[in-house]
Amino acid sequence: KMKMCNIRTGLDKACLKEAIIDHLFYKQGCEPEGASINDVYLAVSYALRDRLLHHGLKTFDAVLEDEDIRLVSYLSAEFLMGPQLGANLIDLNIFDEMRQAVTELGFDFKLVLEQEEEPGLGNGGLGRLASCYMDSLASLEIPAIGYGIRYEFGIFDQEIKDGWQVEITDKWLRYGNPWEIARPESSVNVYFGGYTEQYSNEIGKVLRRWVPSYVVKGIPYDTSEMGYKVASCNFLRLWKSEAIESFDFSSFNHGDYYKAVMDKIESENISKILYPNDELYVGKQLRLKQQYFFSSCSLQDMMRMHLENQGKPQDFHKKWAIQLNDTHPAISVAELMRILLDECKLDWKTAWETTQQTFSYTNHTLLPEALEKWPLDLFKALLPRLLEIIYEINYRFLEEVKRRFPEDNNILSRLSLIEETGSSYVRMANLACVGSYAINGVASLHTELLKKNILNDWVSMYPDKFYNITNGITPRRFVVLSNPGLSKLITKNIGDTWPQYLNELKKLEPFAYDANFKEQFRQVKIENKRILSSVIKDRIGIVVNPSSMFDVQVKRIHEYKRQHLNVLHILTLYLRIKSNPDIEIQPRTFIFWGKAAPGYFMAKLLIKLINSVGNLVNNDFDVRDRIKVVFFPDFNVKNAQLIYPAADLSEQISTSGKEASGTGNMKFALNGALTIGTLDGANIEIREEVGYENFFLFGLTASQVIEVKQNNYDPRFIYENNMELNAVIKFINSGILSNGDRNLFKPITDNLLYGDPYLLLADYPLYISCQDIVAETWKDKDKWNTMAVLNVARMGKFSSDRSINDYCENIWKVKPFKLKIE
Ligand code: 26V
Repeated sequence: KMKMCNIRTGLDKACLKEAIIDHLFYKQGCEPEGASINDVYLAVSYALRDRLLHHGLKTFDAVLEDEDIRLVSYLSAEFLMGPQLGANLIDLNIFDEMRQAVTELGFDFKLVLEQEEEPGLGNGGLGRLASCYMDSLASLEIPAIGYGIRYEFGIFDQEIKDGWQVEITDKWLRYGNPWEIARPESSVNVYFGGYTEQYSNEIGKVLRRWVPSYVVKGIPYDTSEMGYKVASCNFLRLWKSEAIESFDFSSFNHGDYYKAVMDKIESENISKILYPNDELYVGKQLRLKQQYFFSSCSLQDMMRMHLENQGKPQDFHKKWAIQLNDTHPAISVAELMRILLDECKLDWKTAWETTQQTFSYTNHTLLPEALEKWPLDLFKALLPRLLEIIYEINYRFLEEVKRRFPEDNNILSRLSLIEETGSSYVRMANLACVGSYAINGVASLHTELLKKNILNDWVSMYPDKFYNITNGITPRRFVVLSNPGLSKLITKNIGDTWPQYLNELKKLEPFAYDANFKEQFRQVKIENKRILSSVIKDRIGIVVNPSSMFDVQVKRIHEYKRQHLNVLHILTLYLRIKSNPDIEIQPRTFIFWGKAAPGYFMAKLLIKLINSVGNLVNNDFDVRDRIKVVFFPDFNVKNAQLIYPAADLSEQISTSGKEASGTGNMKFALNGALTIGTLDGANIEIREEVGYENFFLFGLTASQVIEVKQNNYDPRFIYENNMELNAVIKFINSGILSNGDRNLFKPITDNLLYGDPYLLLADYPLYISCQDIVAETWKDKDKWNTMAVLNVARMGKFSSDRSINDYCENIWKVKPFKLKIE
């Protein structure tokens, strides 16, 4: 029977089929019979994008019409979005309809999903958090725009050759990106270089202005961000840099064609590549250009919308709440001042009041090496007017500090926006702090430590600016989409509203003691482990046993995250087996997954170590497959979605006081893995929620870490006195792992024996005995499953919806804007 069907907005199967065929023909230029899998992927995505646009355009029409709405603007140098197709289908609640539509058209839906090249526009935690927050903002119907950079090359793809990491360029745009829409008519210009000068305006007032030496164009690309089962849809606006059209004219006129082309290339370089080091600041000029580029583009864009809606410049903060995702966009504080002063002609006081009511700043790390400070010369050459403004902010601010602390010269130099110990720098965290009305850490320990240490002076100055907002993750992507088995089981028992109200998972608690439920829970887990096992087999050829304990550590490779502590445990077990092959060992599969910054020597050596251990253990006859070590290449969101649902044990073993929050820890626990972890970051809060008895705790506390370090910590003493540890360290340098090369891993063992900055050896005995308890618990599968179910049931707090609600209520002071679409 014929049914009328809106080919752009219809959500039932028949409409979706028509829409796909239509896009195949008119966008991909093919009939279904001749379509490649990529053609189908694109057609399906375009069909879906039509539906998102329908929501998105209506949302912003309604929002912009309403004068009283304050929009959230999330400024982030990174958005680690992950594949879009599946997530959007979940949000629109048409996953099954689309699967049927695609299948009935004769295509393999799984292959279509897998065809998507994921946008890897982030390094790790910080970038993924931004995307979880975009999802929650939309789902909670908070009008918001995410602003960032449309990197042509995202985080590198990782391959492993001979055990070493090899970086491959991420050409994610190669086959087209169906989700984005370019909006060249909304382009803006961004200026660089040159000098500043004094001038008199028409009434004789003396002012300053910027005479830049070059200009770059920013072109926005929008991607819809649909809310879950709601009508409203936000978007992410990412900027691509290009040369302005008339740019090459002067060079052309002088006949310098070569320079003209080079200038064009230079402009385009700004958004070319994502810097792949997280947690390590490197003072590269191009990185500062990126930061200013996207900050300026975004602020100009917001100001344009504000003025177009008859807003006054001094009311900018009433229209926009801008969140600074770490200090990467902190230059925005000075840029908004420049716009308000130089372009809108406001006086300083008004401009500064507006600015200070606009921004809030989230800190994401306690590691001193991640703190951004730009060499003054570099800054001045690139952004002379902004430096001038920063000087003025600083002058006025330090006057205020002097009034508050007249006796204290040290606090003055510590709070200054300019560091002047030796060479001079602009301190971005200080700029962010002075320009923001709110400052927050990302887990309660992190916030405490911030207030106690690196931002302590700021607490003296502005005690009321500080907040804690513990991170969260979106249950839509990390359970509904990636763990359909668990999702169905939950829904069957407690209804289907838990993805929106994650605290409803509490209703699962009684099922933790229900044999029937636990059996189904176990089956879901084993099925997820089978799926992962077959992927491991396909991609790296290692056969693993799905009924072994999957002991997983996935995150960036970093010394403070202590992947090598995990390795020490594996080798401890290995040596136990070697000295007694018949020893009782609970079968375990150790899975590692993570990228190392390309310039981070120790991290790359750690990858080599893990692979060497894997080679040895996996092929040792005595081991008899009881332990397996897998290093899975290329950790990204797509792969991550496979792994969290399949984990039994989640390794969260950073040195206490180093991991700001962690968010992987939440993804694991929410999918029913138990955690072995230190009292660090959000682990502390996870343990509070799931119950102490359902969490494997070990290790020094953050304050013990400080204490040990102050008391002449001597790792060699532990090494000399712990026999198992002693044997393991000697074994690493025995040459057995390294074709006889006794020096290959010496940088790692030397680092541990002579210094051990992350206190691996201090925590080693505690870690090993905790792991022994883990193994003991694993023997009792029934108990283990009870603990796992309780973990799931009690993870409600860690929905990013809760985090976003906290931001809305305490920081942004914004409310949902409920949109109705027929
Ligand atoms: C710093 C830099 C320095 C310049 C080069 C590029 C770059 C990229 C990122 C960073 C800082 C990264 C900080 C970060 O990712 N922190 C993580 O944030 C997560 C979300 O709040 C949190 O869960 C992790 O614990 C924290 O390490």
